[in-house]
Amino acid sequence: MSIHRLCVRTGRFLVVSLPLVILATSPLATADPGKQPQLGPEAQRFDADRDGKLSPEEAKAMREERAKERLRRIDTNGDGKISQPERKAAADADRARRAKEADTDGDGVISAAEREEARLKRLRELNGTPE
Ligand SMILES: [Ca+2]
Ligand SMILES: [Ca+2]
Repeated sequence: MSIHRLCVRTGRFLVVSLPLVILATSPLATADPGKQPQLGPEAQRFDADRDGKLSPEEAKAMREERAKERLRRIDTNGDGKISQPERKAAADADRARRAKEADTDGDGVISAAEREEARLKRLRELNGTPE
């Protein structure tokens, strides 16, 4: 295996596993251990049986819909494929949007507190819990 492939695989592993590790150890996971967190508005759309939880099938439907939405958003020429320029434009737009959202006081600088709040907000979004 080449170094490049190893780095790509390690990066994918970290992208997938790190939020789970952070969630497991965050105040979000330990705040009220006896109570299930409520589903966020987006996750509620996929709670087909309205039991307040996402079954594996419901979670799969949500992931698939998110992937389709992402493809539609990124595939700006609508050819069903994501080219390198489309990928770069989407990454740049995501970065700019996250920076703008994180800068809550609008001073053009993201403070340590704003960075931490943005990180927690992102974890809540990944977890499907409300704000
Ligand atoms: Ca459900
Ligand atoms: Ca395309």
